[in-house]
Amino acid sequence: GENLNLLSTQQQELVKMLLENGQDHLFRDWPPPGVDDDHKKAFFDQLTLLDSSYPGGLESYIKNAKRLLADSKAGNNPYDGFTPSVPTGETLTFGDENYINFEETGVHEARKAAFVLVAGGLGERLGYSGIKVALPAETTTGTCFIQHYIESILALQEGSSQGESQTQIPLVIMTSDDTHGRTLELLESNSYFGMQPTQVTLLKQEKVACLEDNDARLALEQQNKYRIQTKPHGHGDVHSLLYSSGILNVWYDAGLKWVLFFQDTNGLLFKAIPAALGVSASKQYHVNSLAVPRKAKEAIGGITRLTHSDGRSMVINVEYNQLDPLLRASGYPEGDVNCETGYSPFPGNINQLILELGPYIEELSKTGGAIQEFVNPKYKDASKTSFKSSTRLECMMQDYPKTLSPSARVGFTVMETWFAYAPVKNNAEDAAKVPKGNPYHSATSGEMAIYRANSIILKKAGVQVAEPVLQVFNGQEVEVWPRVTWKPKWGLTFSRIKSKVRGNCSISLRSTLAIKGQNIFIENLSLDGALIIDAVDEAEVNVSGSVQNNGWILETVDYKDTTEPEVLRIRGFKFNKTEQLETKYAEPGKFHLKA
Ligand code: UGB
Repeated sequence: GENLNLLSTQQQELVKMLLENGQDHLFRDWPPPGVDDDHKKAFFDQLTLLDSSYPGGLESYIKNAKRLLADSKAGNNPYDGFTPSVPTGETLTFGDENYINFEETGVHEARKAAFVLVAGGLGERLGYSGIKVALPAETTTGTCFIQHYIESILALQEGSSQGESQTQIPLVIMTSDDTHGRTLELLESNSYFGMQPTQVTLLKQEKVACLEDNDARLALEQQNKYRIQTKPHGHGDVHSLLYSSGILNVWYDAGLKWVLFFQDTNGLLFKAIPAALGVSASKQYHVNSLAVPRKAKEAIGGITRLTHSDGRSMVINVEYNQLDPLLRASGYPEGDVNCETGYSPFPGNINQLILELGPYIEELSKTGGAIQEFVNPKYKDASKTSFKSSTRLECMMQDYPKTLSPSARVGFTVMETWFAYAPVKNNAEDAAKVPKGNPYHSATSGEMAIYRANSIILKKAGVQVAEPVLQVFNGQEVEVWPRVTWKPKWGLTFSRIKSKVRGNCSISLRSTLAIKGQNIFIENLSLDGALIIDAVDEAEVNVSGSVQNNGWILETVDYKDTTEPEVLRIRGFKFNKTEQLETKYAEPGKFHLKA
């Protein structure tokens, strides 16, 4: 009572709302004014933050929670009334004519694109001590994910604005309290990896209040009755954050047309971006989800057509833990199983979304960016009356299409996994337990997938690349190919890569090739060892002849060996850099490196 005098009118309103919504426990046992006043003030500050960072405020949060908790207790299925079926979409085969046409369209469209990286997750499954975007995507060059992403966007920017006025493709990074400081620090200490600092916007998502029971009572911290427990709300926050920041209108006014969302650790993604954007533009998709063939029960969502008995129909991601029960309940007694192709008929969502900006803004102005949520309480027993620990509402960015009208053009594009998807999500121990044939999604497989993709692409471009061998690292059997890497600006599209490889070239299995410049041409090169070429953009370098040296030897590392750095332990291998040919061209001009 008397404590109310400490508050502003706005805060008094908030307290009133909380009392009306069954939250009186929050203020129970409060000492009179004069005692703990600083703690009480901090408590109200937290309440104000929780209130302002959720669409519709805390009142909506509590009401949504009550409804979703009641549904969960009653065992109501959000998919009730919906029948799943296999949707149709575009399927791309790397390097064929169709693909090359889409790439060309995509590169052209890129000048009207903005990118949004969701990087607020801590990556509990990976168990890496740093932020995930700081993790090297591969250890041949040591390029971390955020650097690779930024260089890819810059390459698109260059590639799309040739001969025309220079565009700057904007990048938004969604962070959280877990990642914000370290992300900013990484960018600042590396001069934004070549981007203009004004080109990059960090939007921090806030956590949401935890709930202690089915009545959606907000949970207080055990040690501190003046602090509400909070947990992440999920990557779906990205939509409301973009909306409330006002940045979408700025983009629209600047003539942008596409917003591309992507996740924190996929080293292959940007190989697929130009063609996927080309699909969006050619098909005029309002929503285009990128997908890959998916093994039944694999831990990625399945893209599904859901048709309701009332006639509604949508193409949407169904999370992996829900797809199997949904199928079983809808006349597929075996649930989610592989078909004759060896894959589930439901393509796997890789959470790369391409949205058309205009319709996106229109939709968000109706919803405020609120995304359909879910709750996943761990009940103490079958009575479902109490929880083992507090829970909270969650939301996912790929659920955005759920509120769209049936006339919205929602499509998807299936890419071959080898060039589109190799995330780093699982720690070594968990990856080693993945059923045979399913992807590991570990640092080991993520790095090897990059060498594999680059090797296969060079093969398709006419280079004789040695066949891979199978090798086990950290209990995971992976294909080991020559360690080929290049800067995104060297090989933004397949056509560009082909134009840089000439004559009869070959690469042996024990080789390492790192191309760190834009205008480097490989002609009649025979590589058996390590070759590192670095050149400024204004230097044109022609590389030919026979390179033979002891190279960089691949050695195993045990993930339990604490004498090795963590970034190597989580991969299970390292390179012993015995001998290499390394050249650097720092001046403009034409050069010929004849080995
Ligand atoms: N993320 C945030 O930015 N904020 C958050 O609160 C949470 C996450 P995970 P998840 O591609 O294999 C997704 O944890 O959620 C960021 C899809 O839902 O790596 O288990 C985080 O930093 C699933 O359908 O993945 O599963 C990261 O960049 C499937 O596509 C991203 O969100 C799966 O990814 C994803 O977070 C997949």
